[in-house]
Amino acid sequence: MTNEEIAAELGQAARNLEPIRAFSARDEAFSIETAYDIQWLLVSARLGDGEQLAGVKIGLTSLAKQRQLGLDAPVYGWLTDRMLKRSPASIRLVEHIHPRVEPEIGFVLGTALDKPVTVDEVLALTSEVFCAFEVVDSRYQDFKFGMADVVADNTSAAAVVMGQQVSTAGLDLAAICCSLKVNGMEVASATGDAVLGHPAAAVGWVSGRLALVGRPLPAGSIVLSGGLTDFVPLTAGDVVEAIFSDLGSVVARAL
Ligand code: 0L1
Ligand code: MG
Repeated sequence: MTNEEIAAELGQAARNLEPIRAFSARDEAFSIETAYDIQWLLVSARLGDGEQLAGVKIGLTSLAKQRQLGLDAPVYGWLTDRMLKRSPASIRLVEHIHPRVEPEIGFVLGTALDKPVTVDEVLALTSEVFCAFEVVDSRYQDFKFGMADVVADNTSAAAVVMGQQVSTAGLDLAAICCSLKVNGMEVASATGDAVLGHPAAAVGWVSGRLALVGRPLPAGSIVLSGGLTDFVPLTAGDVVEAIFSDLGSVVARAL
């Protein structure tokens, strides 16, 4: 299959809400580099339909998730304006295949991210941060895929529920605590250092990747730094809340 055919099949799976078999499971394997080319084709098609780039997400930032997929590095995908929602948000299950949410810390860039930067530089160029749910919804059956498959599928990005944006002044993002509740019961908790030791380290990682492919992020873009806990699958009627120290909370209701 050509890159264009793979991107078209993934785009159709997302539009029709019909999950497909992973390409690696049907002898159509491709390299990670090719997967990022396919990902860009998929995102370009969305931009061609009138969506605007809003930023990037970084995924598989915990060692546990990387091991599950046999990986040793994070991945990134693109976010568009149509994916963004404000908390409290409703997630309509009929608009997704098998959505899951994970709590994350998001960054708003005060200046462009156009070169590889260190953690300190990330913090200096960040205007605000926010707590968020990333909604992931793999276009592959049963979330079964290899690393290149998931990269081509824009790393399962589906939506983002954004909490209040707050200043970074005085915040220690690595120490921020997150309590994840489903219908009022805590199901997981974590601190910011679950994301590569510091959420800004994930932003530093993606700055190097974006510089390599020549796709800088303009000021005002958002960067989701990666999940703090495991995913929670959404079932109709669920109210999922993530309460963060210093960042407030974010709420998603599954309809
Ligand atoms: O960490 C993430 O944002 C998930 C990336 C894709 C893996 C998945 O869909 O489970
Ligand atoms: Mg994520």
